[in-house]
Amino acid sequence: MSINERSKDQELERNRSDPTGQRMTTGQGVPVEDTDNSLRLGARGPALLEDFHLREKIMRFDHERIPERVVHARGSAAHGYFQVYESLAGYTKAKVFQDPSKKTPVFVRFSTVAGSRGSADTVRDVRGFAVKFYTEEGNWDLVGNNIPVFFIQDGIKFPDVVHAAKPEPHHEMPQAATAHDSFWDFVSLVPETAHMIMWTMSDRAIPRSFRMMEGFGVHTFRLVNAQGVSRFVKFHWKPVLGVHSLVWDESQKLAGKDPDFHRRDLWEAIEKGNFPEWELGLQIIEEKDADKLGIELLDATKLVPEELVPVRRVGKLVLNRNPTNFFAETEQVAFCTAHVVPGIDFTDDPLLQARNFSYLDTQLTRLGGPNFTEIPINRPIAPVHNYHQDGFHRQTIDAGRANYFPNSLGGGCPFMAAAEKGGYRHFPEKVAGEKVRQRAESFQDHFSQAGLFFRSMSKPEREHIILALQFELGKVEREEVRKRVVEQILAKIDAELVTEVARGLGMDVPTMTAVKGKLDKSPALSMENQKKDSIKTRRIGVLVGDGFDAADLQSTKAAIEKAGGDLMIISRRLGTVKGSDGQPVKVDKSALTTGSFEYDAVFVPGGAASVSVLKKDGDSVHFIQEAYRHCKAIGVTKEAAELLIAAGVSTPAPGVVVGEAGGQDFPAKFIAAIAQHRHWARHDKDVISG
Ligand code: HDE
Repeated sequence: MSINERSKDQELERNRSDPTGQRMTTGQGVPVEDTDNSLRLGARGPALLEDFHLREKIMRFDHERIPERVVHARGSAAHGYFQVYESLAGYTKAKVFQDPSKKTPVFVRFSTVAGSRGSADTVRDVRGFAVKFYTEEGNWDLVGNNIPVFFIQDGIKFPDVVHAAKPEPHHEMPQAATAHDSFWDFVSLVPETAHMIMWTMSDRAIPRSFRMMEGFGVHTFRLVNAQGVSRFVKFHWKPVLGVHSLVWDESQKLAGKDPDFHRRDLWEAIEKGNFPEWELGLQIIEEKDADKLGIELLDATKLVPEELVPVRRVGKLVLNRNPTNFFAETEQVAFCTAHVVPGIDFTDDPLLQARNFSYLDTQLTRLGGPNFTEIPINRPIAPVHNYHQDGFHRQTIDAGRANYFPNSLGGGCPFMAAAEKGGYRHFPEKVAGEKVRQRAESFQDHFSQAGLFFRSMSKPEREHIILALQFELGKVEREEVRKRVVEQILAKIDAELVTEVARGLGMDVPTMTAVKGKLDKSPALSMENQKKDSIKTRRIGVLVGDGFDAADLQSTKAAIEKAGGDLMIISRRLGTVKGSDGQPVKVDKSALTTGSFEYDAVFVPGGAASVSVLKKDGDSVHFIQEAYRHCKAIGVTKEAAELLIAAGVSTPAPGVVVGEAGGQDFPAKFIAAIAQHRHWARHDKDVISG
């Protein structure tokens, strides 16, 4: 069968319903005369049981909720496609990787892990990055995260780590946060969490947007080619816009001012045609080389440094369409690690093995039975024929009498396909052993990569990890839990880390017992080493009052928009502000409804009248101060330099660009400063920690 980018969209069309120009009906299609008044005995009398419309309307409302996901409840998704750059037939027979001219439809859901469905987007947490490929030989789900490792090594510990991270059972607090006793108690007692803790305390756990984070398959999978040769593979998603994060103070403020910050960002980017893109990267490891790496590939608390095995970029993922209906698509989509296609196979990673059971199982409760695969967003484009039948909400109407195999009544159909004819054949891995509840010796190193990660960070990144730990452990009430984390976990990771965290918590610095691996640093792990050459889709807040210099705004706006940035006009009140040329300009946001944390940079045009108002306005002064403290680019022209003085910002300062808007170099310098994302040289710990 042949598919293209639109195949899934077209297939969903048969379930879409458009009410334009239509009569309202009951669920039975009977036209409704009045939906505002129930049928009563007399205008002031009791409601009548025979009012089928009242009963149906209330009954449908009463049952609108389904259980939220037990983890990853809060999420946002979009449609798009995947396209491979060149055939990977040498590595895998998966159809999705054969033909560079083919676009395979995908549905991608991003999520936080710990919070409920209505929790804020910008909390400190891992982000889910789940991709459903609707391939011509069935659905392949790559259910990943934005962090390449995990808290635990064996799926049997998953209920424990999730219980510990979620709100505590007696009072259900705190929401969407790990800054509480039970989580850190678990960490202190389970050293295999050490590496993941370094990532979740880093800025990776507070991404600037879904569009600017990496994705990882986490486990080692297998690619199998048509000759049956298997190689190990680690999957990576590399965002085209680079990897960027918020700072903790911003995350917390955003959680209050715009809890939908990431959801809105994704939705708006797609609506504006700024389609988010990632490149798929593969780390391929020959089976014979696996032992030489010295890294247990079946241990999901370990990564393979890119310096040891380079990431080869093999294709592109583009998200170009928002869902039509949140519930029908984003909420009802069901991912499962066991959804693989020929050419992609599992390894014996004990976390992956448990996931293969869990994702299938959890849908029974969440989506109400085994027919969830027939829900429009979940059903494959590939034809489905089997001997499954019945169950709640069955959609398919199976024809014929043969609901068993083998059969002669149905001519033996549906029939089995040999591997050569597309049938999925599991890789015939040789295994032998005794049944034991044990972990191999190779799973015992919990600290070397935690230290590798910490040492690979830039100075500001290390400071952020230290402050995050001080914050989280500072919220822990039991002193012995704090002590155990510091002494039993942090002391085994890195001297600077444990010294600074202990100091911040007012504790004695314990004796270091750090365990180092062979590799001292992996520069690829630091976000600071990612490319920073574009301001595409960056939001620049513009502070103005009446009388702002219209020419200043025009020239800067033109330059920024040309570079792909987006300007938002912020003023005291909604409506319009008048420029020096007497022309009104529409205000996008009133100072009351926004804050500097919603922008990547701030620009203040000149104009004496405008600047003298801004100088006296507490919100505007605070806007500048906050943008400065969060190390963002600030651009001011002419009289607007006075606003810097009012805000206590002394120049020159890194990332603060003062100049003539129409002048030769102002726009270019300002754009270069925005592209840097942050100017950590003005980094001040106490301020950043909020
Ligand atoms: Fe999940 N995880 N997980 N997980 N996970 C779920 O499945 C589970 C793990 C991930 O947008 C659940 O449909 C176990 C690692 C994402 O719908 C559940 C273990 C990674 C999503 C489940 C893990 C993930 C989930 C809840 C340890 C990164 C959201 C609802 C063995 C590679 C998918 C659902 C979406 C969701 C189980 C560990 C990623 C309960 C048992 C490691 C992105 O089945």
